[in-house]
Amino acid sequence: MSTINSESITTSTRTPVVIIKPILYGNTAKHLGTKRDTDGHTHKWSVYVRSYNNDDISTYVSKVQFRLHETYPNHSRVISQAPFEVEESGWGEFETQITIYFADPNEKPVIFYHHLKLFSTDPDVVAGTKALVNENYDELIFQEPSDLLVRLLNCAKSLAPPTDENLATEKEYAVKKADTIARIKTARQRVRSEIQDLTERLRITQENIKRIRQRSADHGSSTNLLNTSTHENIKREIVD
Ligand code: SLL
Repeated sequence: MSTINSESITTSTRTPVVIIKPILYGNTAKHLGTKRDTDGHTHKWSVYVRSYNNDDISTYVSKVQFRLHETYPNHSRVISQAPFEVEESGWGEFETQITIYFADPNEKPVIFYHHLKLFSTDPDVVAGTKALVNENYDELIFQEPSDLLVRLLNCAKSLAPPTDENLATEKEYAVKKADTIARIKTARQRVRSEIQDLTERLRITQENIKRIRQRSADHGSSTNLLNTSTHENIKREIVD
C-alpha cells in the first residue's frame, strides 16, 4: 500500500508568501557657507535608509552598514538601531555601499549603492538656505520569509502619525509612479506596433518567396535551375 506524505501536499499547494516593504534611501546635504580651515570640509550631510510609510523598520532590520569613502576614519559605519543614518561632513561626493541585514540571519542581506551628492545648481542650495535631498524609492521583497520574519514584518508599527513632510513625499512619489506607469505603457504600445509592422513585412516577404518558387517551378527548365533573369526578378520582388 502506498502512503501519501500530507506535508509535501500542503507545501506544494500553498500560495507562496511574498511581503513587500517600501523604503526610502538617500542623502541630504547642506553647505557650511565656507570651507572649514581645520579639515577643508564644505558640507554637512547625512545618509539614511528608512521606511517609505514611516514604519519602524527596526522590528525586522537588525543593522545597516554604510560604507563611506576611504578618506573617512572607520569608513564602515554599522548602525544597529533606528534611525539607520550616518551624519557626517566632508568636501567631496562618493559612492556609498549600503547593506541591510535582517533580524532573521537566514535572510540574505541586501546590498545596494547610493551616490552621496553634495553639489547642486539650485541657488538656494548653493547659498546654504535649503538642504539638498537626493532620495530614492525602492522595495524590499521577501519571498517565502521564515515564520519568524513574517511575524516581525507584520508587527512593524508606525513610528509617528504622518507629518506634512511625509504626506508631501508620498504625493511626490505618487506623481512619479503615475508618470513611470504612463511611460511604460507608451513604450509597450510602441514595441507592440513595431512587432506588428515587422510581422506584416515578414508575412509579405514569405508570400513573395512562395509565389516566386511556385512560378519558377511552373516555368523552370527541366533541370530545375533558375536562370540569371529569374534571380534578378526574385531579388526585385523581395526588396519591393
Ligand atoms: C572626489 N572621488 O574626489 C571623490 C572622493 C571623498 C570625500 C570624495 C573626506 C572627509 C575627511 C571626504 O569628504 N571625502 O575625512 O576629511 O571627489
